[in-house]
Amino acid sequence: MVVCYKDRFLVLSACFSSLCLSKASSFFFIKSGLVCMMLENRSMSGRILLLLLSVNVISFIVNAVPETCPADLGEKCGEDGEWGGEFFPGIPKIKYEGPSSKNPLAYKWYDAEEVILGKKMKDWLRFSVAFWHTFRGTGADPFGAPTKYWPWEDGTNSIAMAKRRMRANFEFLNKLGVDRWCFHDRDIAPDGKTLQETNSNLDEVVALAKELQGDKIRPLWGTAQLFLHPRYMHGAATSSELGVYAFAAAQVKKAMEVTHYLGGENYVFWGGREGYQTLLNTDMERELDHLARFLEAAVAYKKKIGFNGTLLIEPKPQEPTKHQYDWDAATTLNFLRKYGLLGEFKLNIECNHATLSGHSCHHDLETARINGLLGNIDANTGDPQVGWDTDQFMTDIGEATMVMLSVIKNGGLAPGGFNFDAKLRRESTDVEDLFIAHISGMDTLARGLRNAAKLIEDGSLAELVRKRYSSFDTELGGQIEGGKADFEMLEKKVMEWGEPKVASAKQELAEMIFQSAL
Ligand code: XUL
Ligand code: CO
Repeated sequence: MVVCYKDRFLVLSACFSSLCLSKASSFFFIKSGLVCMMLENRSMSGRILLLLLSVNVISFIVNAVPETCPADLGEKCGEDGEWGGEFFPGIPKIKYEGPSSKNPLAYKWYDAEEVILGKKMKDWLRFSVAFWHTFRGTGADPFGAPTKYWPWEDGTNSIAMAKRRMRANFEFLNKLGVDRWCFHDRDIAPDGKTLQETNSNLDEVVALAKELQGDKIRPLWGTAQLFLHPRYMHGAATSSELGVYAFAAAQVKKAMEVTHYLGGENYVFWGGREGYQTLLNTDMERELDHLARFLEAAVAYKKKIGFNGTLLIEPKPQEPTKHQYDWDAATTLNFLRKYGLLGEFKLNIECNHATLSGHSCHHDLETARINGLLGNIDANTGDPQVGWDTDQFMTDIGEATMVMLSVIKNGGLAPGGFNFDAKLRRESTDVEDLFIAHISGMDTLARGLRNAAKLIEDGSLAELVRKRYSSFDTELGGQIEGGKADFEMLEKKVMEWGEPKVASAKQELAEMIFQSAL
């Protein structure tokens, strides 16, 4: 290669390789080097012939290799400066290869079309990619600068950049084989100077998203980002400032409209700043009343525009505020009941939020489920050694199995699903890590589904629970459960029976049965 460095085609191939960093182009570079070495040993006419052949090979490869122009060469990528080629060259469409596969870019447990307990895996799981983590996550933390520099990013928050990112999102979804995505209004389009300008930015990007969605892809849910902008520092619907309440209402109005326009199946309210830092300066009763009025207005507007999606509230105990009003599933249920909003809302349970509130994810899912409120899951997990919302992709098979037990008992989540509200670790900086993380998260839940189905089909865990309460499967039990047993009647029975026999809870046996399915 060194000897024929001056050959024009090799120089060309070297330039091409340095411009386009895809695996395919490196392959081309090596290949041209080999042809170049062959050229060393030929006669003049042979050299010319081979040179012509090589030029043909080059133009074939240049045409065949997907365009991978880096951001700083954006203007060379297409007439309007739009990215024309693949964002993830070298990453194939992810396929199911089964548990023995060692391929990091393949599903080992998630087989979309496979039927488990009468439903396809893709219909039990209804996966969704969270735009904010996957396409806006930078790896920055309170102590450190961003670590992720995706090749398509140009460092701006322009509309052109927002559109390019949107194209990357849809290539990502298509390659993963995931049909749903979730977004905040401000992740996908930049703020303008006025609400009018902001709304028109959003419309421009949403129009492109609509086109890219095609027939198959839809938002699992949309939401309004009511926590980043400084105007929301005291809250949005619970702000002490009327102007901020009004601004938040206008923002939610627009976010609901675009979610509806894109065919979104749900709309989420996460009250990141609906809480307080100290009760000394807070009228909690008034703030909660305001929140209820805000949600009532959202219900009315949803009906007005004919949006049939489910409205979801996402509980979280704290972070960023010291105390958030939607602390956990039970607290949110109480709020909905108090303000007569039951029936209008369901819950979006995020596993890492559940653990932050001192529960397990399974606990909050069951609390939501038994109250008819389980609408969606933000699929992630925390770290037992870290006290904050680390938003990691779920990897614990036991946790995933418990999650799926709740989902199966719920009859699935539709029109909700599993949104990967999860991000790469700060130290994971390769583009392919985005795929690996989602594949791993999807396989973990798929494995959880398979295990939960095994437990349900086996039936011994359900039998253990049934037996445990069997003393109530009696005439008196029926009277108690039917609200027909008063204290005098029960006292009479105790006098007759004496001390009751108390059976073992069989916890270890329950754990043994559970473990045997993993
Ligand atoms: C924050 C969180 C949000 C919501 C949507 O902890 O989970 O991303 O899911 O606003
Ligand atoms: Co979330």
